[in-house]
Amino acid sequence: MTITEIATELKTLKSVLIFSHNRPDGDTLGSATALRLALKKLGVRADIVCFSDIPDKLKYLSGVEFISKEPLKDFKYSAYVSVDCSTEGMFSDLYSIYEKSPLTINIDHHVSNTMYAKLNYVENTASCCEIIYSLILALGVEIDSDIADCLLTGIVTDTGAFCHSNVTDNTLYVASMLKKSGADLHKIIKLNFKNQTKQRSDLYASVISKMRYRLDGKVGILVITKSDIESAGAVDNMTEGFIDYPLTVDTVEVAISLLETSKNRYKISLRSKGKVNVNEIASLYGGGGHILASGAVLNGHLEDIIDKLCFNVEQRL
Ligand SMILES: [Mn+2]
Repeated sequence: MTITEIATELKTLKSVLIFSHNRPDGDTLGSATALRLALKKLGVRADIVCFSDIPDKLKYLSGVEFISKEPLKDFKYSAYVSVDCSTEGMFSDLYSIYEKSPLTINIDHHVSNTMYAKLNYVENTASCCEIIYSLILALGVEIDSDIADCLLTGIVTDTGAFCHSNVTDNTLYVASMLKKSGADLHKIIKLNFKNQTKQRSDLYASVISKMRYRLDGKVGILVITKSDIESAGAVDNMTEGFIDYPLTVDTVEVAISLLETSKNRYKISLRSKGKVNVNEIASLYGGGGHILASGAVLNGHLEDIIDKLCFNVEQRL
């Protein structure tokens, strides 16, 4: 499938339901809101669903207020389109609805994408929004400042404000074109990276103060328990970005964060400076992502999980 073929297909449709992934980030929501605005300009009805709550800091995205948690009961959409969703699991309970559509379109940038849809477009870009940018151009829709803000949000958030190694010349080119179309880069960076609540700051301080090291400092580990979150008066979607901290330590090759989601169940995030392919490690546990950034969900005792993951890292160092 080429992006032009996806665009041609979308133009024939009357209505589209766009799926963002659970625990949504700037990329999945930026992709969904930008695509919705573009399709509306073509007269295609477009709605968005997302299993989880929308983080407050992303509520500036145009149209985000129309996102619902489940599809309208008695409306038949021509197609379902997922953005930034690498696996069936990223839909949470919404996958059983998604898979029932006669036409499903999967647009994503994760190398681990399982190609679960009828039409799949997966390209290894820094953000899904980079792909949606090309798709909107292929649709022949002019990018206005609202669409530009949505797309630049995904690029800025998935690249850590252009700091991660996933940034390519195309990432910067697209960002530059979006700025030209009216995107407010300063606002996007400020709202996503320099505007945390006191609760998040308190949680960050307590989690970082308990950072552990393994394998002679080559692995940096953050554990975020339910009680850490409660004591800070925080909520678990505030932990986004914590994982970047251990990688700022010079000896650390791999960062691991473990977020307790329920008793003996942890959401694991993995980041690598390059020596270790953490997508391989996440895949061992039914997760996935990118070579340098991936995640999985693991059940078991905290210390056992840490031992296992450190063993997996050690084998690859
Ligand atoms: Mn993404």
